[in-house]
Amino acid sequence: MFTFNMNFDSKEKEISSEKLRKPGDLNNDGEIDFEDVLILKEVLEGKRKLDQKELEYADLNRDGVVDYKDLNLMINIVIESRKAEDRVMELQGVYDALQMKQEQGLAKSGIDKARIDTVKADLEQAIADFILQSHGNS
Ligand SMILES: [Ca+2]
Ligand SMILES: [Ca+2]
Repeated sequence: MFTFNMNFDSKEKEISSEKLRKPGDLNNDGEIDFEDVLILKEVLEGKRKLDQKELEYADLNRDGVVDYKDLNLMINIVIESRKAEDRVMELQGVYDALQMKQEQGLAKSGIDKARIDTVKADLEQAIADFILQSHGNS
């Protein structure tokens, strides 16, 4: 009975840490990226086998089969999160440049001030999108 409880406890822990793993994160490094796409591609080409649990992570559209639909979904997730990341970087650069201009007193009041507000709002939106993409609830 004691042994059973011990096992049960450790199994509970395993399950809760598994919950943190994102669907599509096949190599379990916390990110869904091209490495995971390559793994899934190899699986579909029959070059690699996944165990039952890993297959569940690979079944992105949850239709019970791991196939090219899941690969396409994964590629989309990777591309979208890349795009979101690039947009954050780009806007951050523009925002920093505008702020520096303002700090140095080079900003034209009116035009550049309004631009800063717009870029700041865009940047915040882009960061929100990026967080949503990379920690995908959808
Ligand atoms: Ca991964
Ligand atoms: Ca599927």
